[in-house]
Amino acid sequence: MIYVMSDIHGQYDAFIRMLNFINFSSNDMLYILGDVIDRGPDGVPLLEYCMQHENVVLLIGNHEKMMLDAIEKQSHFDYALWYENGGLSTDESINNQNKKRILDYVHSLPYYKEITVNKQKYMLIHAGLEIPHYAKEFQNFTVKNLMEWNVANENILWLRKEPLTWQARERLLSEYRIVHGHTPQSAPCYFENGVMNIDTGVAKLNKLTCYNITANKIYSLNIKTDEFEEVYEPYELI
Ligand SMILES: [Mn+2]
Repeated sequence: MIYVMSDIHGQYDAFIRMLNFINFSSNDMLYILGDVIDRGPDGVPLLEYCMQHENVVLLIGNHEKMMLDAIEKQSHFDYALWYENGGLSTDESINNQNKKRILDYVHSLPYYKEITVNKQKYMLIHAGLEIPHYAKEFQNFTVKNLMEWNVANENILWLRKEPLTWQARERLLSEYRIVHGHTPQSAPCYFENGVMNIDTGVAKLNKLTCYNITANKIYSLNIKTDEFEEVYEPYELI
């Protein structure tokens, strides 16, 4: 089975509870779409878990990028930005023993992953995608160009208002379904024009969600009641 989770934000116990619920094993694959750190207490244990499991692929999110910028640039601005976004709990768990290993690992993280499940292609990203305004003939803009442009300007980590501009949607969605996180939502997860947001706001809305792509099933854990509130097959909104 191939699973996707996103925005776990330091909730290691909830993460393990989810893995147990889905019977996650070494035969399965898990893609995490960034932001395992900050806000909650156990960001570093989550990074360690990802490092230690070959079948867990972590994408970089804007929180991991804020961590890198703060620690490596040592500027007041970067630390302020990180701490305002819940970075303190992560920073307190980083020490001289684990620092280099963690930073090297975060530097190695991909910005996106293309996968194929049941013959359907999926593009996995943290936040959003845009197409350059000057690319009038966007039909000729390759998917690789589109992805690299969005990595270079960090849209892929930060874009929030509209996770995909309509041009990017049009360019990508003839081939791909897109799964992203970053923007917490209380609504159920579904594909809307081929795009699914799986961030259900574990830090603020108390809900951690996992999408089983292979079986097309969603699992949502309420971390306050410790109960699985929702298990359903997401539908397609057009
Ligand atoms: Mn994010």
